[in-house]
Amino acid sequence: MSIKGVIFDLDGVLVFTDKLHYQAWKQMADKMGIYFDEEINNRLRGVSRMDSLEIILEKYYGEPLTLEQKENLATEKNDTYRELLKTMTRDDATDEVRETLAELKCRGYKLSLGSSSKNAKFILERVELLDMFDAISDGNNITKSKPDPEVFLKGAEYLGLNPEDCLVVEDAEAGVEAGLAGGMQVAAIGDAVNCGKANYNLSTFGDLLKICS
Ligand code: B16
Ligand code: MG
Repeated sequence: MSIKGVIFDLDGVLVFTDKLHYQAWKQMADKMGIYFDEEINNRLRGVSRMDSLEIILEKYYGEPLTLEQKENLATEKNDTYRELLKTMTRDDATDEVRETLAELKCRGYKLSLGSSSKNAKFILERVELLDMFDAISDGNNITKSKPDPEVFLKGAEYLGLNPEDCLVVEDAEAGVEAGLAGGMQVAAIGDAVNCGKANYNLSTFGDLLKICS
């Protein structure tokens, strides 16, 4: 099967912001007296902001919260998270990621982002990677979270490519499922390798150059 475009998940693939998500959610949870630890944080990988909040609220035993109160909690977390993101620099993306993206472009592949995050552009700007992408599909242009394929289908559409001509790169099982559901080829990296569902497994980001030769 031919590959003409590559669609990248952000968090866990290009950069690692899970520690910052953890710190921001932890601050909110502590204030609300909700138990929250790194194990629960792992369940938030690739999950949208409001769905993440619902997972955290599984340990909330107070009066039921209104939608407005929940939105306020999500906003409070995001404000803390955005402050933490400001500490990110070019060094938060590895040379391997930078050089692999550049080489893929040289080889003629179109590149898109496919991230659930509404902060994706801001993060790519911080690490100086935004210019590498021909298209950005992120949490701002979707209504359904992974494992729904919407974010990747939009990425393919923005690149002007058919889904079957795109390769998705993902670190979360829900993301691998989303890519496959969209009719794309999928390369798993990190934890997603363990699910055994992807077409390709990457032991390192640079392995992409073996698939996209
Ligand atoms: P935000 P990805 C995801 O990014 C993160 O993995 C997940 O932990 C986060 O809740 C989600 O983005 C939404 O992020 O609050 O910034 O909109 O892995 O899809 O690139
Ligand atoms: Mg991810």
